[in-house]
Amino acid sequence: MTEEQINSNNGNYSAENIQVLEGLEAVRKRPAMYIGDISVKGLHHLVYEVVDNSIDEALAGYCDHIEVTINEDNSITVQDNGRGIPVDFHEKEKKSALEVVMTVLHAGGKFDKGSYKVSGGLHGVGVSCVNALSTHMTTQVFRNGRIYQQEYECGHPLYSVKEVGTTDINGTKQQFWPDTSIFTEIVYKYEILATRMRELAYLNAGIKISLTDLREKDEEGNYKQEIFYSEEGLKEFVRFVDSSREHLMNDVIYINTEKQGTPVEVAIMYNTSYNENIHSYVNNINTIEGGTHLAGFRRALTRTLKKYAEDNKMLEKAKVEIAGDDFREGLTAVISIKVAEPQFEGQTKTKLGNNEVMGAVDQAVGEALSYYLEEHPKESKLIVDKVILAAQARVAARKARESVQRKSPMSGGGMPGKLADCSSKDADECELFLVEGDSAGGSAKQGRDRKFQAILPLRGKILNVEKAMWHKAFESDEVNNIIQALGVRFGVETEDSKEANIDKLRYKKVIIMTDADVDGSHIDTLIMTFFFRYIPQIIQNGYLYIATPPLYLCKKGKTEEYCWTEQQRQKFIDTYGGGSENAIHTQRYKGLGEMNPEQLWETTMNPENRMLKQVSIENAAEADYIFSMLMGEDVGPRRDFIEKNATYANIDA
Ligand code: 0RA
Repeated sequence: MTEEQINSNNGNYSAENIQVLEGLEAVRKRPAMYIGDISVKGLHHLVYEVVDNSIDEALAGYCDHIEVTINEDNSITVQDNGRGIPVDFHEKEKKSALEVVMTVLHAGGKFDKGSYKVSGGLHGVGVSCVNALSTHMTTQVFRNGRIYQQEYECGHPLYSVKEVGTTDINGTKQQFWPDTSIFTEIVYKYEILATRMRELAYLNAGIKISLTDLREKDEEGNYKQEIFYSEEGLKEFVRFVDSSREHLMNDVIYINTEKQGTPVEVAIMYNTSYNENIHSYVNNINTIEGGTHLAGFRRALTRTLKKYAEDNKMLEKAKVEIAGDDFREGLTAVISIKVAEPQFEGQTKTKLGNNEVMGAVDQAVGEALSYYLEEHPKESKLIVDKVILAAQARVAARKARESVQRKSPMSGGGMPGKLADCSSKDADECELFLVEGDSAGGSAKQGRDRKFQAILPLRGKILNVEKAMWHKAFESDEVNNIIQALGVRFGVETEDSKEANIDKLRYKKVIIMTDADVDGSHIDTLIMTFFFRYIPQIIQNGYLYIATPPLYLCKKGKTEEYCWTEQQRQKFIDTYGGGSENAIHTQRYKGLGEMNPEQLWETTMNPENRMLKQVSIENAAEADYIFSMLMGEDVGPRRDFIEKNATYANIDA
């Protein structure tokens, strides 16, 4: 139901009421249409949707503290110290404004809050959707010295808004119990919520967001809790994202201004790596496909740096033509803008389309950057020298690529000799297995279904691209084999572009298959790093997977069972174990090579039985930080992360 329908439906209370119910029923019938999906993402999206309303209140200047709590029973409470949702009688809807907000789709935006609505989750569906998808929801408003309350079941009010007490605070408190019959995943993950709350705190300086998990206590009996607060906003965000890299200079180039009515905030750092990492946001939404704001930023960066270098006669000795990409090697930046009526385009609706924004960002960045360069000659020289180095490396990369394409040991059709291709040419059904080691590769070749499964064995650890210049990657056999087998091309748009083109992608499932041990996990990470930095579209489109070979084969007499977890193994032992001599009948598979081709097919490759883990990027800035941390020089943070997240480190210890 659209807002227009609600508005034109003057006065007819009962008819209107029915329509409202239909609106929420629609959400329950097709939840994915409103919140993206009904698994992990959708479940957590409910929290974001509620928090976004409080963020809006904060951006309007009336709230500076938001408390998010995961309760013991896995319900969520969000409380803010804003003005409180209005509770007065809504003339058009003939009910309390609070009830309208909670039960009418998209009703939130109808209030004039004295500032444009800049927040709103990607789907921006409003709190009524959360209500519709919750078996129970309780809303309390602290306002005018009173506490008002209403409760709902699946979006339907249980009673009219009532007063339940007095108070000396202001704000809104929401508690909801997600409907476990709708969601396929029903347990909240602390880390997922923490990542988004941390991001929101950086994006909205001055707002304190606390996250408490009442399901978990530490040794001292304290609940797990973090408080996210950023005084300096993006300036701190960019430092966090870049904290594992070696900086070219210490300064953060920081811009916080408004151009043509568009608030523009940008933070820039240069590091000694060879990657470009730009994270862009519109109204707190991560625009992973970029758009006009990103285009404006790049244009200003290229133009301003080029002009500075030329004016100071710094390019003459370089002897190479500088291209746009060269200015962004080793650049980490976060761009956050607010747009009153954003137009989102692209496959995942995360590409900003508003044309007027390009000029605003271009102007803001151009002015601030040229000022910075003039004021900081020492830092400016470091940047320009790095740009020249990037240009020279880029020319070397092109030569390496060309020579690979000429001399490479390709079999017919330009494919690497080690690739055992499948017979189908339909990318939609084709799968490429990247397999650790030649011996496992051999088993996989024998065990596979050759119609749609192709095998590319990789020798040991592939190059750590996090630390390597681009031309080194193109000189590596393993990297080249992957690129060739996939049919991915670089330098299509412009000859020297680092952007991968996947128009001719030959497989829409790329499956990393490595041993179930620490080394295997390391190889998984190296390969994921390669895709994340070089061909991120493969991850963004959901084409990258990790195979999960079993950890154990349990045997008792003629009974054989594969087990993927310690619990499954224990269950087998409990069921069949008997005497103590029988209990040790489990075999720990460490290498894929220990399975014969039939076993490998049955457990790990056969689409009927196998379990694949799809690689996705929940949060690009966090992923950027984690990859650089895992692959970087600093041992401390890496050890902490592995201790917290490792699967095999514990089993094998
Ligand atoms: C509309 C108008 C006013 C406040 C809000 C909405 C509001 C909504 C939410 C949702 C979560 N927390 C919130 N806090 C405030 C202001 C009305 C007024 O006092 O003039």
